[in-house]
Amino acid sequence: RYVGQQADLQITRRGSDWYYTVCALMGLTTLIVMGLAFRKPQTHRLFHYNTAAITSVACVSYFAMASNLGQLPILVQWIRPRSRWVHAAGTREIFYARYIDWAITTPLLLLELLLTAGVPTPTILVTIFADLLMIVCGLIGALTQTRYKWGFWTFGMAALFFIAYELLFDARRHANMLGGDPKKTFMTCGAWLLLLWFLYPIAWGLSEGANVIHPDSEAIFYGILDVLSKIVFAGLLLWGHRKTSPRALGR
Ligand code: RET
Repeated sequence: RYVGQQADLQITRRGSDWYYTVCALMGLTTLIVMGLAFRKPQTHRLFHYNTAAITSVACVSYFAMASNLGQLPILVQWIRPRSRWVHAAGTREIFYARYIDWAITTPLLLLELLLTAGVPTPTILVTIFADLLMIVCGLIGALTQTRYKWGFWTFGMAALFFIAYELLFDARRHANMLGGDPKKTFMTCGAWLLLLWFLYPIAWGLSEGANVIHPDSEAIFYGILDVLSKIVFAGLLLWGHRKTSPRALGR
């Protein structure tokens, strides 16, 4: 039965192997970044430490998901195995571990980007608050078994649009005032971040939301997004700041 496929709580070997792969990549990145940090004076390690915090949390979260932990069976009402919707009588595995990871790491990603732009502290705080609201909405929506889940998704989207507004208007204005390398780094990393962050609600809609794609495809979709928005983002950010002194950012 098709229903059985997505109702099956067992994760395939391939899904698990891929989660372990991302776990290893996150761990390796943490070690490399800490190695790079120790070659700098203590005052110049802000972005290194921030990055290592992000990738180490992701490493543990991917370890949990690869071991088939950090997930719960949630009842689904409809599935779409081929081209039409079928009433479902089963459960889908929902990886709540992602949201614990994101609740810690997405504020840190925004923090390093906003520190790069040199925005005032209240702007940092309000943006991070919107981010936490977004992640918690995603979690609650994912755990919701009825179509009310889309209500939470909508609130999460509103929060994401607020974050996008803050980056595109507020933070960009401050980065322009700083000029030089911080401005260039903000523009590159900010564009990269916004592009990727808008793909997450799409992945959510196909997986936790409408149950259109199999949990294996979900693993690949979110996994690639996480590698791009944590590891590649970190590379761009640390490279951009290779000549930045803390004083240039007012720290
Ligand atoms: C959810 C669902 C609710 C609506 C929106 C979402 C956005 C999530 C985002 C997650 C970003 C995660 C990152 C992880 C680290 O690598 C919660 C999926 C808007 C933007 C960057």
